[in-house]
Amino acid sequence: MTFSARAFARSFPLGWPASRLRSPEERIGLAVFALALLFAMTHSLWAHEFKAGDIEIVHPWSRATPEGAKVAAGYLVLKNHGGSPDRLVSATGEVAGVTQIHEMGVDANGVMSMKQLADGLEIPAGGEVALKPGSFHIMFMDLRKPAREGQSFKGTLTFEKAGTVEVEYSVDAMGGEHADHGG
Ligand SMILES: [Cu+2]
Repeated sequence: MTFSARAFARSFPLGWPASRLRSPEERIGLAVFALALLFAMTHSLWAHEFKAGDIEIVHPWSRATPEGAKVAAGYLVLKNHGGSPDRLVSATGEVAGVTQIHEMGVDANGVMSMKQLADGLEIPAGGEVALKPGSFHIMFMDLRKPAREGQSFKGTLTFEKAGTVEVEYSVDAMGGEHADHGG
C-alpha cells in the first residue's frame, strides 16, 4: 500500500465521505440532479395520452389565460395507427361556450391570422398531425372561466371514424404567440 491512512486523512481534511457534500461543486451537482429528476417526473405526468379507435391523442395542453379572456387554444398531437385516413370533425371544452377547429397562418400582408376548418382536419393513414402554436389548434371561445396554470380541463374530440373521446387538457404557463392574437 503506497497511500497511508495518514496521507489519506490529509487529502480529505474534513473527513470522508462526510466532506463530499460540503464542496460547492458537489452540492450544485446534487441540486441539478434533483431538479432533473423532478423535471423528468413532472414531464411524464404531463405527457398524458388518450385513445379513440386507431387514433392516439398525445398530450393535450392549453395555456393559462388572463382574467376576463374570452378565448384559449388547445394543442395536441393526433396519431393515426389505422390503415385508412380519419378526420377530426369537432371538439368541445368544458371551459368554452363554443369550440372550433382552427388553422393559423400568415396572410398576404404577412399578418398572422386564423380560420375555422369547417370540414375538420384530416389525419392520414399511418400518419400524424400536430396541433401546436402557430398552426392547427382547437379554439375555445366564449370562455366561461379562466384556464389556470397547473390545472386541467376536460373536453371531447369527435372523429369521423373513431368516434368521440373525452380528453383532458393540462394548463401550461401564460404567454406565447397564440395568447396575443385575441380571437
Ligand atoms: Cu384560433
